[in-house]
Amino acid sequence: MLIRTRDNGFEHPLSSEITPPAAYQNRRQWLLTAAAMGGMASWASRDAWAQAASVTPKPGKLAALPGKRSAVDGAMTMEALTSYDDVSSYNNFYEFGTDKSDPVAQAKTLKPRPWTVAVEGLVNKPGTFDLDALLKLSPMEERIYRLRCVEGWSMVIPWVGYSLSELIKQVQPQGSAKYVEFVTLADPKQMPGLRSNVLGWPYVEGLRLDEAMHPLTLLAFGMYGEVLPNQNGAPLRLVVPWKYGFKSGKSLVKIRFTDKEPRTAWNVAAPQEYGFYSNVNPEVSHPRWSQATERRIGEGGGLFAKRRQTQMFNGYAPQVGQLYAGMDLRKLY
Ligand SMILES: Nc1nc2c(c(=O)[nH]1)N[C@H]1C(S)=C(S)[C@@H](COP(=O)(O)O)O[C@H]1N2
Ligand SMILES: [Mo]
Repeated sequence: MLIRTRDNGFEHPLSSEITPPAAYQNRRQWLLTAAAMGGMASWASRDAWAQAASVTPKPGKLAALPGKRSAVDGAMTMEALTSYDDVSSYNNFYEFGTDKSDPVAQAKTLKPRPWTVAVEGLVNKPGTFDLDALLKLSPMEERIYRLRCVEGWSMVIPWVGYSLSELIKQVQPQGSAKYVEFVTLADPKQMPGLRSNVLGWPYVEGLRLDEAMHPLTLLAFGMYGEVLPNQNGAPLRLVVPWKYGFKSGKSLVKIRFTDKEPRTAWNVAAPQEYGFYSNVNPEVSHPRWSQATERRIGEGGGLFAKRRQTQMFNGYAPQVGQLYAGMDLRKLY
């Protein structure tokens, strides 16, 4: 039985219940069709699904990382997923080059293990967390988020991780902590893109503490039921679904709690173009282009590419809108 849920209409199949990412999309489509035809789909029909989806399953490339279905409000969009191939080959990760195709080609040199994340600044319990400790810190959840790049493209991705708030609660921010700075790896031996000065390295990002504590702010370790491929930010990254993609720092090595708004890599590189908040906002244009519409990766390109209306806060306004009550989002972009 497909169970109706308040937010999403239907229950989602989980990545972990299917093996190959390539088959994931087809399974979802099949489920949605079955649901539309009278809600007959059930997990007993899993084999039927496998036959219905006439795909050649690709073997999983990376270690499995399953997650339970997230119960966080807004965490499971029912939009069609972007294919694993697109998600893992069309990337922004300037440490590996500025072309979309650079990270998949270059990020093989990134070593996602061993890995530690330092937590410092205005917290009662600072410390250095080993990746294995972080993987165990809280149960893994699957969440299906839209990710929208400031350049005007978007994807829908099944991430695996848990709310960043789980880690924040453990380190106990002090009353004076108002912001969180995220510092990502900058190792020239692993990252050829550091030879370019297109950005100041390391890549840094920041959130207000209440944004960082919001349950939708995800500390992601995987996608499509597997650990993250290097080009998507292995071994752990942020995913902040209501903000432009650049706020979601990849390959995090340090999290610092401060009382001042942190400087961020894009704001330093081009202050007139990128502000601190960078909430997805179709009404505030980037100085060089409109943010009103977006192209969903995988829906076809070229001149006749269909464009979608971009939604305020990337569609997460019901969950996060109140964080910005009373703020002028044209000035504080
Ligand atoms: N360390 C680091 N993190 C980063 C970036 C980067 O260049 N370096 N690019 C950002 C941008 S602009 C986007 S759109 C997303 C892209 O994530 P994806 O490649 O998983 O889609 O990562 C963000 N995180
Ligand atoms: Mo981006």
